[in-house]
Amino acid sequence: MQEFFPGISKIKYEGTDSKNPLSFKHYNPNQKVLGKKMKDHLRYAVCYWHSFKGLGADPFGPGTIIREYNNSSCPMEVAEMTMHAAFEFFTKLGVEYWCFHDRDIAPEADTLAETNARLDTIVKLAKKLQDDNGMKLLWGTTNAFSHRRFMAGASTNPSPAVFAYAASQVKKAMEITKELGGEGYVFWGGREGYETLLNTDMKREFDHLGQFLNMAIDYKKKIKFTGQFYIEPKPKEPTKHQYDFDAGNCYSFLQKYGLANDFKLNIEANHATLAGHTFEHELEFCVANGILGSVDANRGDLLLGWDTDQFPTDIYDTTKAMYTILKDGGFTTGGLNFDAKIRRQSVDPVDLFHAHIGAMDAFARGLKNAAKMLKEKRLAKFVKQRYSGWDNGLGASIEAGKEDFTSLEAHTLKHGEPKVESGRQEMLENILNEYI
Ligand code: XUL
Ligand code: CO
Repeated sequence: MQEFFPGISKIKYEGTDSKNPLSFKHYNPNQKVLGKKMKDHLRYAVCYWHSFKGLGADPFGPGTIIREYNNSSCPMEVAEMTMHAAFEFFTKLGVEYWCFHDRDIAPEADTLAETNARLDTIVKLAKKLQDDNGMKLLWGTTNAFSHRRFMAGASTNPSPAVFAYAASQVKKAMEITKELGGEGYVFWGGREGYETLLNTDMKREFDHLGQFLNMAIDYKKKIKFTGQFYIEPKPKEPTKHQYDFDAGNCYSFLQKYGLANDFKLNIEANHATLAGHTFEHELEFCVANGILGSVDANRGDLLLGWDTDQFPTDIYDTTKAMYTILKDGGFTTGGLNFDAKIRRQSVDPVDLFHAHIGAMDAFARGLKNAAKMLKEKRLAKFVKQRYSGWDNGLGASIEAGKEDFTSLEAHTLKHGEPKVESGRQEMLENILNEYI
């Protein structure tokens, strides 16, 4: 088989003294942290769309990145070469998981039936390559946002025929995800939103989205697919108003439409910041509500207002994220999927390695920092103390439902002005810095 990343051998852990850019300085897959191997905490996944199908195109110009596996005029030959290139990359990098959209792995043909036949061919190859290389599928998903039929949405499209097309596509994507042993399935509402209310029946669109996801649950049961369903919030882009705005919005949507027991969330760092939140805010909200599922690990740019999907390198971000994830007990079905793309000037195959190595080391450092923070409990102790008034006396009585406005008024009249206490933010920030 042709090598698509020639001259690059398996990336090894060499420790912090190494000056070899093609080595891990912190990610040591079998090293134990809090009694569990790093690789099992982090569950890294490479995403197919950015890493193998994204070639550096932006609104001002086509792709800049030329890859050997695209060197054919036959679309299925390209699909097969790309799959081989992807598995060569996964194994050289040393990740155990990957993620894909249906249309990433096989291009659409003229009819749905032909498109599905193409998927079957490519899934057979993917299954063989997974088995040969000990690779697993973190999650699969559907691209129901690129084709022009979906320009006004998929399940929220004004046309029932488009709703039906989207359902057929998700049906097939769930089947192939199951076939490949996928541990999850993601619903990102690509164009589920709107540009102007002048042409939009918002209530109907929300109802249709809820109905669509309930149909997906029914089909999941029918085919006995046991992977976890996730919704991935994003506030804007491509539509001006996306219906799955942020974690809070998704959670109330799931509850209203009776979906809360069947879905968790896939939190993407750059989507959190687009929503005006921090990455760790979105994760913490999920933990507080028992709905943290998986993570699309990337970062945005403070100075740009769109989804730049850069590889994560900020140790504060990775530390705070891993702190929240570990507090929640860690991933079960989910993992860290690098939904990130190299910059369009990073045209060499080796750049894809540098990007992933840096991101994997950044999260490995985050994991080690967070584990130490958890073990030493300095931050947790402060928080516990700050809320200790609720552990007995008046606080415990309120939490137990034994008080009402009249009794609380009597308490206040008797005890007078409450004592104010410092939030100690600066001290806590200094403590956090000790771990970075
Ligand atoms: C888009 C995005 C998607 C989803 C999968 O911003 O993040 O790639 O992760 O459809
Ligand atoms: Co994503």
